[in-house]
Amino acid sequence: MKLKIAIQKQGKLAEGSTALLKKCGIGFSNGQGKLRAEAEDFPLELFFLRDDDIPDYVADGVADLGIVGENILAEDPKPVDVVEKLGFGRCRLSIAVPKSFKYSDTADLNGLRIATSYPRILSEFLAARTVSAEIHEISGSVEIAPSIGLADAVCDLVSSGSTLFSNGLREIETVLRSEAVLIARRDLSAEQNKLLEQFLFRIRSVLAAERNKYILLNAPEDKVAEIASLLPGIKSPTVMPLAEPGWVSLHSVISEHDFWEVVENLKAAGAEGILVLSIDQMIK
Ligand code: PRT
Ligand code: ZN
Repeated sequence: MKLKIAIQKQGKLAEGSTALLKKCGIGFSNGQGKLRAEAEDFPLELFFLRDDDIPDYVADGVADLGIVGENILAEDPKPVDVVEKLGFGRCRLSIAVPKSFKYSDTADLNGLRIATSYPRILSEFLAARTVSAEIHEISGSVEIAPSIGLADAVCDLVSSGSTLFSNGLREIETVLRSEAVLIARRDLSAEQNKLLEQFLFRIRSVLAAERNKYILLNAPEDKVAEIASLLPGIKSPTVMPLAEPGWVSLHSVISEHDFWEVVENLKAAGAEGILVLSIDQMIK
């Protein structure tokens, strides 16, 4: 019994997908041009595919699982379950116009020709705002459409924004936010579901670890109560005596989210020698 997972062969999600599996302790060799691989430490078989094909392979049962951007599913929904958001491949689908275009709100999009590879998502966005624009579906290099006179605006995926910038375009509306997700076939057997649970347990431990940091600091004993109240760890912090009388070391886990704020408050409360470490896995 094995699970079959489809991941992107090459492109923006390929590295993140491989890295996630490796952090889950699942090793495999994916040499040049390989379309399949067997995982070494987990009953998993890998297929390396184009991202657009992954939802179909999962819906058809050729693969049991897949890793794909939410944008692909939103544009072309398939009967698959989204099991987990994976925290990488983050991007947004945005409308952009030439820098010189005067834009104040979506009404200004009326009558424009907008080039996109995401006609469905864009037409829903425009319809919800009663904007009537002409959608030009093109499959790639959307960002050059305005400069060659093919369109007045574009609706394309953006991450850093540098592609839009270097093509003289300015982002004006966010249509959709997306990240990589794990999808699953709807009719997994009980045995396959059990394997999926094991796989998910590993993924969730990796994701939790990535969202948290391990923090160690020194503090005078009389400040422990105040400092401990600033550390919203898993439970209460570990407190250990230092060789120097009157001083202790505190260990805890803090979320990456409010990390800098917590560190500043700790310093202000008298913490010294603060060390922050990455966590490999966090089992809840
Ligand atoms: O060959 P295959 O069909 O598998 O790949 P593809 O070329 O269709 O897709 P690919 O590898 O470009 O993207 C795969 C998935 O990665 C997308 O479906 C998104 O879910 C996600 N993703 C995350 C992105 C980006 N970030 C991204 N920046 N997909 C595309 N881009 C493009 C963007 O459109 C722009 O043209 O990358 C370019 C650079 O972006 P900036 O803003 O960083 O300059
Ligand atoms: Zn693609």
